[in-house]
Amino acid sequence: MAVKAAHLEKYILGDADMNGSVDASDILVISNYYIGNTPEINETAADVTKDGLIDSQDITGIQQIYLNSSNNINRQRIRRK
Ligand SMILES: [Ca+2]
Repeated sequence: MAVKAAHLEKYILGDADMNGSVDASDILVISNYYIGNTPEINETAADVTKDGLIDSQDITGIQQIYLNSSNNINRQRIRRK
């Protein structure tokens, strides 16, 4: 597992695009990376499973982090008529 020193600085796990929060843009950027494009990502933050690889499990992991955080903030009850 090659981790560059710059990647050992402070980061939020899942914040692949380093904009300070885990949101839909991180899912987009890691998906892009996974299919072979080369967006600027923080590989350490993107590797949420911490196995040294960026793969589909990390995409799922970031989705989980994002969905959990948005559930906590925006949780609303749906009213049925
Ligand atoms: Ca982000």
